[in-house]
Amino acid sequence: MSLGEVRDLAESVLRRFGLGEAHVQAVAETMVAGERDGCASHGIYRLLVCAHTIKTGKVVPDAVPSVHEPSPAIVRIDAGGGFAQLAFELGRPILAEKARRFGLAALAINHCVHFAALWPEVERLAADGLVAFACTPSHAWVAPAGGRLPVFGTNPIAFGWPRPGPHPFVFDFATSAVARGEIELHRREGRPIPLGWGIDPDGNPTTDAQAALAGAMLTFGGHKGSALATMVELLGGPLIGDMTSAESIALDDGAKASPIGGELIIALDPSGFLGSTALDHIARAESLFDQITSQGARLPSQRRYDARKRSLTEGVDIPGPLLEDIRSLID
Ligand code: NDP
Ligand code: PYC
Repeated sequence: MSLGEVRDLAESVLRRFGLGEAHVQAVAETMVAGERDGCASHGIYRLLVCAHTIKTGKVVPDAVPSVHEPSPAIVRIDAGGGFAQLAFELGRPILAEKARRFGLAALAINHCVHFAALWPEVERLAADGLVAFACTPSHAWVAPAGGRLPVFGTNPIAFGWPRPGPHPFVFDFATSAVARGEIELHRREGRPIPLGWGIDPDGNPTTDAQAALAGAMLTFGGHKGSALATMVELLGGPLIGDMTSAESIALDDGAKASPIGGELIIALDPSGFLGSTALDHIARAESLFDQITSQGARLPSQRRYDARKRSLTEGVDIPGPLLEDIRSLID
């Protein structure tokens, strides 16, 4: 499919399910970006998740996000129970302006339904010359290292760093071994998952995607991922007055809708630290990147940027069964 066709399909489904037009645009944008960049777990597969979430009544389809400024360097967007994408669009320019004014600033998105990847957000801020960090809790699906009962969400952490040239340095990953969406895709396609992604309901290591979804997912890097997942719970939960992943899944009450809660985004302006020498120091970072790539290692997001280049000219492959399931939503 061409990216235009992917976008038309996404918009049609979202409209059919009664999402307000501003949300249709903001949500379709991130799904198309996911397909374009080869991030299938957060591409148009999410239309199935999104449609289900709307049907459960757990998201406010026409929510109007509102802006609050609790202190000079902090902007809070109350998403009003709507999807997070529109709230971010509203908050981003305010965050960027504050970061430029104060050297650093934070955006708290509250009361949102969140199913999106975070790299579009940090990439956009980094493209504007800011250093960016974002994180959000989700639903309690992930056991802490040494335990077997879900406590954490899949809790992604994303970071963006501005670079000369078209593409910032960006990484964005779950603090679980993998995003839940990736395990869902394995389940849909009947593929086994690698050991280390999850445990079954009895606490045994499993390669069965369905068993891991029913049991608990595992953090990446053992106790280190567990501590980072805890940090995300704290920053995206109590710090900004929003829900932990355990609270989100309790509120979900078995509906299996997308997570409800908050997101914290921090932006830092290099000029705030360095004044007129900022560009010189940002340029020094390039030698660090060179030391990584010159030995054959790749930078995070390089695969994504390569996929983007291809998709823009060649379009994208969508698995037939997924396309059928999505089209059946509007037939
Ligand atoms: P991965 O485990 O695939 O890790 C992704 C990151 O690692 C990307 O930045 C990727 O770059 C980079 N990377 C992967 N392999 C390499 C390598 N060999 N060398 C260097 N860098 C590498 O992703 P996850 O499954 O953990 O997460 C996928 C997405 O799910 C994220 O975008 C995240 O935001 C989203 N998510 C959202 C949640 C939510 O609540 N909203 C919850 C959990 C996850 P590249 O893309 O170029 O491969
Ligand atoms: O894939 O883990 C995930 C996820 C949770 C919320 C959005 N994506």
